[in-house]
Amino acid sequence: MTHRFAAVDLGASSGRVVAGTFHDGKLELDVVHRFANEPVHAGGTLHWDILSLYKGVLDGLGKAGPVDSIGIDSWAVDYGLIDASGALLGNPVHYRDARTDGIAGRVRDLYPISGLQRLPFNTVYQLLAAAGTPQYRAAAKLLMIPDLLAYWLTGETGAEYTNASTTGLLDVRTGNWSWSLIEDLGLRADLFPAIRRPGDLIGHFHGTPVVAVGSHDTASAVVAVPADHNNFAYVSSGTWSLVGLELAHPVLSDASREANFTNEGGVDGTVRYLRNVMGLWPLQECMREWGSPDISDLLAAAAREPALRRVVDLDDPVFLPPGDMSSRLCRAAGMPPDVSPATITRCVLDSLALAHRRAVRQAGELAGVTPSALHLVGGGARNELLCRLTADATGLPVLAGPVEATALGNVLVQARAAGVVSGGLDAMRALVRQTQQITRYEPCGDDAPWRAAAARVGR
Ligand code: LFR
Repeated sequence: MTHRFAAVDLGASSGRVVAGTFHDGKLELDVVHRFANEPVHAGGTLHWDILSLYKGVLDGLGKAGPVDSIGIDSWAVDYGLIDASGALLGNPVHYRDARTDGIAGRVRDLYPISGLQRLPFNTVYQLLAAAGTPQYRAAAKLLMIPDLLAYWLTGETGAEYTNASTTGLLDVRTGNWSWSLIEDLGLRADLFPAIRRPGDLIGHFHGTPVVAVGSHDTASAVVAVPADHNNFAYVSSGTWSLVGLELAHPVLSDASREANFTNEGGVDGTVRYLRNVMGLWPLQECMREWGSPDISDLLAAAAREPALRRVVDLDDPVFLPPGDMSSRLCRAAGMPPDVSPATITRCVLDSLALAHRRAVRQAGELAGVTPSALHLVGGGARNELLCRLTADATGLPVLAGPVEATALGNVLVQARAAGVVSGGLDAMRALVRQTQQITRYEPCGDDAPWRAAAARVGR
């Protein structure tokens, strides 16, 4: 018996529709459609081009053909507002837009309630920036990006739990909206739809079930970490690096808050205890500036550059907004602005490995866990230099892959809801190990240069 599921996975730079086919105990993934995600500056605001994304979704579902069900995931925190007739009120605003500048600093500490790291763009701060605008006043419901797309496919509203956990408005202890916090902040309680859980049926699209998955892309990626024990750390590596641990309970200590670690909701009630590291974003932005050169050539040239010559603190929010990235990097690294793309690329990758080291160590210390391996999943798993540097920097073996972890996690949760896969995260991960290619990188064992580099960036 063959079963086929369509995973819609939207990332910050591209979207894809992936078909996952189960046949004879095997699972095959096939990217049936890939499309660009190009944000648009209009009227002084950076927007997502949501209709173009939705068109990509529809085209992809058309190409996927008949499937047992459809699941949708995307990046977190962003939302659309719909009015009482269901019409979208304006294009969703991009989390890298400047509208939230300075807002987080004016809001009291929400960590004891939400357990969420303070990122300037958390939904709660975006809403405080939007509150009082005509759009906000006219809104009937707030829908997170995957929930908005699911609404257009099915006509049903709701808020999937893993993604709702990134809003800053969920109570980390109950897994439900914190109504007291929403009221306290003066936000409109009637905007927030009922929470749904991964595996819940959302509705139908032309007769095909649309099923809730870990609709926060990072939650889906963590499902597909091919770990065979509990003692692992992970990096979900793409535009961002999400670096941390899977825990049974949140860590809400002062030290954890100060280190800006987050307790996001995972599939099956797990806690994604992690920190956002700037990821491959600075390199993606430089590549855009350089006219998209061949990435393999660039990485090969970067691998020949001297190691750890220049490093920057990639956790510095100065690297958050788009545009003008190479000059910001050169300034921070003390390099002349005319250094080669290979030199800048090496600086970013050394710095990223250094930031991985810091986050893995801190996560372990704060949660009282000593990980014995680091799983690096997502697009970054293709980047051999990054994987090798991360192994050397963390002193842990890096198990790289799967590259399409997010789509895979999305497919697996649908397959379980359909009864094609049974069991918990362990069973889903066993299937990933059996079917996906994983590459192991051993650490070189020499920590001294990394320790010295960490001291140079003051961390
Ligand atoms: C990764 C991700 C991160 C989130 C960031 C912004 O794609 O979802 O987990 O912090 O994007 O939404």
